[in-house]
Amino acid sequence: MKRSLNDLAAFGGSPAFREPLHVGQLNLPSWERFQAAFQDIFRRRWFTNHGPLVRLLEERLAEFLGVRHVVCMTNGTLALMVSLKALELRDQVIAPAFSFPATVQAITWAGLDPVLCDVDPVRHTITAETVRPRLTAGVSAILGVHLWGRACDPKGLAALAREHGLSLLFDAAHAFGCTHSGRHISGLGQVEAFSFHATKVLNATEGGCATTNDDGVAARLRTIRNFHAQETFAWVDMRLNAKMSEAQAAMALLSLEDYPLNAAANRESLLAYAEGLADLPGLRLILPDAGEESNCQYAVVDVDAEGVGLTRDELTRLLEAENVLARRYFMPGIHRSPPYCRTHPQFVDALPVTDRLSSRLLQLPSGQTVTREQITRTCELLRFLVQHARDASRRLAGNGRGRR
Ligand code: T4K
Repeated sequence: MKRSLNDLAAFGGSPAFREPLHVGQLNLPSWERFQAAFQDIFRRRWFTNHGPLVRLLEERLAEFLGVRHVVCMTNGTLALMVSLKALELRDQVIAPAFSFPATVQAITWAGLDPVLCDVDPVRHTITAETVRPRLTAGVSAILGVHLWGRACDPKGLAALAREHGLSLLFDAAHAFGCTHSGRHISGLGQVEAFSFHATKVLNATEGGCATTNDDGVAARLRTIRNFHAQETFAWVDMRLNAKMSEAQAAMALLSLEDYPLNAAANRESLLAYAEGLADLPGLRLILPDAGEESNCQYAVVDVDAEGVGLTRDELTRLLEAENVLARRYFMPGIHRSPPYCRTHPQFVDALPVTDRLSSRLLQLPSGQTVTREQITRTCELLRFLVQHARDASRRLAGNGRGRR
């Protein structure tokens, strides 16, 4: 418990937590189940190349998500790249600058040119309104991101894409298990790409998948992900290795079994943050859409520097010293990150909402490694920081390590 500014670790006190608290889910199955799954792989000596566990995972995911085809891949970034290739796009793809770099990197690796777009200030995603001014004859597709598990304007974007004859796909890295209009997010565009990274609610250590209801797209996805074998054959101009291994699939299958428990635990954590931060001025927790299911894997707060008395970056610095490793997703916006700030200078000063969000949002620790008690203590710490914000800010500035 902190009583004075001198108790803060940034000013010489002891950290509130002995071990670092991480963002990211880091959900693990029990050791016994993991061991049994791996013994099975060892016994079979079939390690990759569309093995039985990958096939089973694809079936189970298709059933869970209510979609016709699931094509598992090595990670979410490759799932996106392969999806962009499978849609046979040309020239330019519109995508948000407010996302993880992988969203736009995938476009470049697919040999396409990203057109960076601003986002809606409330939903943090692109919408038909933010996309419309970016439409030109060179654009062949819109890539939306279902950020924080909230659907990215599916109706508005679908109508716009139809009106202009464009392809529509979504980066659903954050959205596994989340719903839109009561249905699992999937099949809202021609393709949706998911991530099963260790920091996601569905953990394959690394992994991902593309989902589609279109048989032709599915055949191209399967063909592209495997450099030469003919599991399915479709005419495509370029292939690569984006296969998921049996080890990844084993982990993902266990994680899928645990999904209801992990999502429920995340929901409890989010509610604990909501309760702990409820009356703190300037800090607003981003909540799932009312009436929809969510994996609740992200505890993101919007930091209003005026209300708090500390900037988001000052707050991050003070929390880090206490071993609360909150992350500034997504800072900087992709338009201000290399190579895009250099290769696409036209977007650098053109995305005010992205810039604003990049300077305000903070992701707090959650997932299996963070207990309710630790969340309560993190909220108490935040309360203390807000109560002593002006003095803490002055002292940080005095230390010459305030703003980053
Ligand atoms: N699209 C979007 C919108 C995305 O957010 C992402 C990935 C993608 C596409 C691409 O999907 P993948 O290709 O990754 O499947 C993390 C994740 O690595 C990344 O998957 C995720 N989004 C992003 C939002 O977060 P980093 O580099 O910022 O953080 P990282 O991986 O260093 O880990 C976060 C925290 O977790 C750290 O405090 C350390 C801790 N940690 C991490 C790992 C991997 C552990 O304690 N143990 C671990 O094994 O990207």
